Amino acid sequence: MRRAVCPGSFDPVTNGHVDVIGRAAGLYDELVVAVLVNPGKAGFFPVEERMDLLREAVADLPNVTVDSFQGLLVDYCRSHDIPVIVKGLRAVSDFEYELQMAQMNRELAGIETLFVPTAPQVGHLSSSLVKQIATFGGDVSRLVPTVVHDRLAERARRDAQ
Ligand code: COD
Repeated sequence: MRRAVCPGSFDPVTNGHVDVIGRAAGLYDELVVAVLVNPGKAGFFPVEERMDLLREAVADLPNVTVDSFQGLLVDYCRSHDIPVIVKGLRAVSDFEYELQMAQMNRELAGIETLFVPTAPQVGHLSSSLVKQIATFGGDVSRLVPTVVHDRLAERARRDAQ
């Protein structure tokens, strides 16, 4: 059984994440999408909500499950018997930090990292830009799964009251 993990903040999940997750799901028997719980940082959406949005966004991928983790990613990998981390790469700016983390995770626990190059149509997407655009009333419908678009619109309405 080949298993891998796609870790991230996913605050919220974008079409860029969905693209990487879908392609990784095609390479492994089981793929876990793991959301980082950062106790010092609340985030835009709470972790449980991010996980619900992810579950809906990847509902058509039967070998994908959604989980959360706290602490070191390599500890999560070891305790769940996962030997590979899959990351998306958007640009050279991603590469330097991702390379450093990949090398460190290999040194710490022998866990390999597989990089999936972003698809050109989603290479400019990031959760932070999506939040910024949505907060100021911009249209993010082509950038995120429908369920995320609806939740962002709901949130903007609530915040405006
Ligand atoms: N196209 C392709 N890939 C994309 C796109 C896009 N448009 N947008 C995002 N991605 C990729 C990112 O490159 C990343 O691989 C993944 O999707 C998740 O992205 P984010 O932004 O949601 O998540 P990050 O980058 O904030 O997640 C960082 C981690 C949580 C993975 C990292 O901080 C971590 O492993 N933390 C645990 C603590 C730890 O182990 N630290 C030691 C590391 S050596």
